[in-house]
Amino acid sequence: MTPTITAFAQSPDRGQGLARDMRVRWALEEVGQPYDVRLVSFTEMKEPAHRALHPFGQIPTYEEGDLALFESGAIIFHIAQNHVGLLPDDANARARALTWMFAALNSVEPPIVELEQAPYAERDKSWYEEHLAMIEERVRVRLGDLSSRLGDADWLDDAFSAGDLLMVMVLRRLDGSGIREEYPNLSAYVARGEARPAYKRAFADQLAVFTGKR
Ligand SMILES: N[C@@H](CCC(=O)N[C@@H](CS)C(=O)NCC(=O)O)C(=O)O
Repeated sequence: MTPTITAFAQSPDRGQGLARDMRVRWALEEVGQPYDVRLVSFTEMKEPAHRALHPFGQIPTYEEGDLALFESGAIIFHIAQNHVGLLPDDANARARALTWMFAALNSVEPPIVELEQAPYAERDKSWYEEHLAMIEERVRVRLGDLSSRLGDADWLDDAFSAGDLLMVMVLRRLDGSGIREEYPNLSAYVARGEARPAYKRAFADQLAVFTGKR
């Protein structure tokens, strides 16, 4: 059965891969699963029909038969569990890949999202610069530790997994901040993710929503 995901009809980044449907698209491309996309406006996302799929009125969602999911991590885990290519067969390696998925979403993404949102939410506050410096420091602590763990390896735990997919997507949120570039092995890691054919197809498909070009 072909799954349907939701994505922004109008995206703040105009298809530069930051909207979280990109993660789901990439996962589906990695496993070779075709999918449909339903575009939703900001108004539609907050209406009851969409909230029935996503209680917080956001994208992405994932529908497959009578299954409806939200949360990009849960969606990617579902895809990874049901297809070959995103989780290793060995039980311990699989558990470690799952750990990296959680690490990306729970330990690395939060300070990065805070950094991303601070200029919109706090720029007019008297304490903005001081708070920004604190958030940047929290991001650097996480990146420093991640950089040490990755070392000169290609991926976080041997072969590419859903953990890498999510970590690369989370680190991409630092594009333009200059912070990731302080950790050359993390920049190279993101570039390796972006070089994967499945990533490129997903990126082109998301961008095409806004350019109309393939
Ligand atoms: N934790 C959620 C976050 C979902 C999320 O923040 N979605 C954004 C787009 S990337 C959204 O729908 N923003 C619009 C809104 O919150 O109104 C996930 O990983 O799926």
